[in-house]
Amino acid sequence: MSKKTAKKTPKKVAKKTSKSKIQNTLPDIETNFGEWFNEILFQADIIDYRYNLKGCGVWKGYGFKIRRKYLEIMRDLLDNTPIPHEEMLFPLLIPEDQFMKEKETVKGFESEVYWVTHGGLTPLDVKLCLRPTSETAMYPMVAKWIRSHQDLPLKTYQIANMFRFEGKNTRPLIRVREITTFKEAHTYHESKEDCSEQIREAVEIYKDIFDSLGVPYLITQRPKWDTFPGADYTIAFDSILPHTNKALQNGTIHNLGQTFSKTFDIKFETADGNQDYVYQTCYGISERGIASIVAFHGDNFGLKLPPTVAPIEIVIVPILFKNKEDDVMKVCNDYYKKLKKEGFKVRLDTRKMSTGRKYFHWELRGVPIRVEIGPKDIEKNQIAVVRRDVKGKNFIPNDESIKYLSNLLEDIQQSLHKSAKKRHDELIFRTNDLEEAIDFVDKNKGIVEIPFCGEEECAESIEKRLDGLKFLGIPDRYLLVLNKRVKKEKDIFCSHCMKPVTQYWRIGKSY
Ligand code: 5CA
Repeated sequence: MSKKTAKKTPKKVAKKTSKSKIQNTLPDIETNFGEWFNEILFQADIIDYRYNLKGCGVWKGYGFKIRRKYLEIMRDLLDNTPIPHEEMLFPLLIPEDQFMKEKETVKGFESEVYWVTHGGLTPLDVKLCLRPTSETAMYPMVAKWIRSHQDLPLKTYQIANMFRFEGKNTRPLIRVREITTFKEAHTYHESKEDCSEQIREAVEIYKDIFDSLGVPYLITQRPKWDTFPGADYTIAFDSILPHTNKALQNGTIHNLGQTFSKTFDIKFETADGNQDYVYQTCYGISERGIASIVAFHGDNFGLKLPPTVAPIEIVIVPILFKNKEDDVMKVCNDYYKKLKKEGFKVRLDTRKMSTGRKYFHWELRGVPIRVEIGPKDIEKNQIAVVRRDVKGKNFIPNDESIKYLSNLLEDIQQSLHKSAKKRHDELIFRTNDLEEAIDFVDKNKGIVEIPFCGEEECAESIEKRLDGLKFLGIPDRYLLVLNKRVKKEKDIFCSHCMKPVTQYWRIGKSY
């Protein structure tokens, strides 16, 4: 967010909301998604980027709680694979010589590394890098732990902050310089086949993570020129964000083969008594997952949180009338306690402000369900239920309400996912006509699949045709490779060199 916008915002809100008429100060999501995105993060108390360092922000209370739920989902999945992933925590600082050991990593990251050069006033003998990713921090230690095939597989992960001196424009949650929510898994195996099996497990874990956030994705094998430094191949989870229709790389899974184990000497004794280098994978995701929740489910009134990550699932707003306040507050309090006891994440809004302002406040923050209780509802022994994702109010008899609310949360979860997926599916287009493909991308309509030969020079020639156009890679390649089910298309020709080819590739604009 620009400092100018950020500083202006609170004043604007305060001024407008101090009048009885409540005004929405969010920019229009359809025509001005970038500003809408910055503003909603700020206004909904998710993250404040007015910190005096580009690309670094402060997680505020509400955002921190969403982030905590996001991490819970991740931890739960990683901790519960048949052979669990062990959570660990490695140092943030990596000595220069250790970082420089892996040539590909150096090439891939040298322009993005922050260096610590002094300890107090004393120049350091060996510069220290702030980890941009942790292969070079982890692998010398793992080399000390693994001795025999009985130590394998070893599956590990850490959740920590990484530093990348991003040259391109930074963007809240999407391209930050301090990545605060970086989950990196690193696994070690006896054979190439075990490694492939791990890639399959990683893909399933990521599917589960994004499915439970209601975030749609495409799985794409990156071109070899866009593979993670040192990896044999990279599989990406891309989500085409609504409104801009640009792809956001939400996570990557890398098959590292033996590149790093050879550099860092991670050897083991095989079952037949020989020595071999371990086979490795690593896979990472970041706060971009939270950016996707915001982008996919938001609207002009604010966030719509899927119940899986909502810090508050239900807010109760008392409808107060003169001389009935005490009765209403008592019923609301009792109902609050009842919901809490049933295990709902519930909040009773007792603040002294108009009900309209309360509605506005919780709508902006995307609370999935609002329950209203007023004197009429008490008389009729009912509650009024309003869901955030679709319009309308329902009156539910009190004694049926627990079951109703619990089903409703499930329904909201499903329907947010379904509508995001439906819109996402409409943004993918396949054509054999390159002109049509370029026009589609140029008009920001989404991602296109075109027949392609896989050569970097051909890709460059096509990329030159349109500013921002990028080759994302081969659709669902991981499945094809792993299951040896490569689907060979017939009678198609590379969109540039016209050689006969058997596969389509994805192209589009990306974040
Ligand atoms: N070591 C591997 C995986 S463990 C790795 O670093 N892969 S990565 O470079 O592709 O990063 C993993 C994921 O982090 C990316 O797919 C992307 O979703 C996210 N990410 C990368 N850079 C940033 C950034 N500057 N801000 C926010 N998220 C980022």
